[in-house]
Amino acid sequence: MTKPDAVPTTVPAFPPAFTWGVATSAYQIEGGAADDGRGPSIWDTFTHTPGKITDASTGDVACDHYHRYAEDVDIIASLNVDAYRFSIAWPRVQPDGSGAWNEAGFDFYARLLDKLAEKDIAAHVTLYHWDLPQALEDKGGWLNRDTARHFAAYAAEVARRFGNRVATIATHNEPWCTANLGYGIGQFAPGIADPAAAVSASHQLLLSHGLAMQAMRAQNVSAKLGIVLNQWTASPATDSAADLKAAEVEWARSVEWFMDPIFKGSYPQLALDNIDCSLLSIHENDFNDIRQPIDFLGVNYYFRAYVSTETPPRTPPCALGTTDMGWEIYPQGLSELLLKLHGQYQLPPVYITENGMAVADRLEDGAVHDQPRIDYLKMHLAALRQAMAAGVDVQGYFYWSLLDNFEWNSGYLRRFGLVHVDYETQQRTLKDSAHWYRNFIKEQ
Ligand code: IFM
Repeated sequence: MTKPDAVPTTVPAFPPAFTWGVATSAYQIEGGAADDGRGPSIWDTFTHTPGKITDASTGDVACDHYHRYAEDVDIIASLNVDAYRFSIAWPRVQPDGSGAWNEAGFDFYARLLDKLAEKDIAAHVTLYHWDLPQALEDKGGWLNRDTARHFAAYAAEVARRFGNRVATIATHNEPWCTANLGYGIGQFAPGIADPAAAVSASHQLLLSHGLAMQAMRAQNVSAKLGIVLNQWTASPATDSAADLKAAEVEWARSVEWFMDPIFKGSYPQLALDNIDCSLLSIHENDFNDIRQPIDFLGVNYYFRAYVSTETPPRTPPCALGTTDMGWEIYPQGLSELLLKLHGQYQLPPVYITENGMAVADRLEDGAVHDQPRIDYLKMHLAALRQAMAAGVDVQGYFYWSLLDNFEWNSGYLRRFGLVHVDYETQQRTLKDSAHWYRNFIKEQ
């Protein structure tokens, strides 16, 4: 495979039916945290706890999308995209995560869907992008199997109301992050730092995915149903036996751990042998529940894992530099990942549901000249096209993110958007990358 190790001057054409989109998530953009009956989520609690977020910010207002969604959909439409990926805030539509529905919360998403339909933009919905109702966390959150059952009830209700109005519904976004960053190291809400808890949480997350798939299928909806996983290949830093083995373990722990239960109905033995399973409780029918056919797989790709067993560990070469997150820019990893998944699993159609770059953007004279983001896009789209040419059925690409937004524990310090947001005035400004993406899509 040729490596896109330089910025391509032109990106190969994509099939006419390919879906082009932009992505966001509820807590990162909506704001309106206390509006119209929304209940508190674990991210409200976490961000209001001193010391958790680098710039001490919260998502209370964020991009104020809750009030500005119409303007934002106009911006989305101006980009020539076909599709918009967003998440529903569970605590907005069911404040306690069980029991009563909040009609005002559902009304917001109904208005958003109306506006998207008016602009002929397909809606791709995620049910869980990390904002668990706090009331469920108070009962153990993803360490409690009941949360999986509550999630399935929430999924069924969303499917019942919106399942014939949206193109896709994904159960989870990046359950790896929920489990490992939220319960394993405490960098994300709910802030628990216990590796054994992370393993347990991942099982309940997978179970909730399977139960939700079944509950949504029972609604007979037209939406395609699936899940979104963040994934990476694992490159050994050297040819040493230790590094080679560690890279295999990394692949098993992060990718196969979520793929195998869904596609094969088991956990990978190599992962089981290398993690703390002391809190993992698998009930008799769990794998039957989890192993449900999915209509699509969402893949979020940002970087590869560079695996070194030396002390201190070797760092990746970063031949193409790093993003403002400090992540290695490694576009060929996207094609390598897709081809590896394609070789290992019977994949359904794939969407690249997230890919994008944080840049230290500066708004100057009403413009943001973010050439690094344009280069990043070109290189990743070229790598994606390579994987498609080699046989991977990829049906769409969603840039992360539409807007600069609340980047979790980094607060507002990292900007991923095609559209710059001035958080003082809520002024939106299309960056050069937005203009590039719009023109690129137009040429397809
Ligand atoms: O902002 C996040 C998003 O919420 C999930 N995927 C990774 C993005 C960048 O860190």
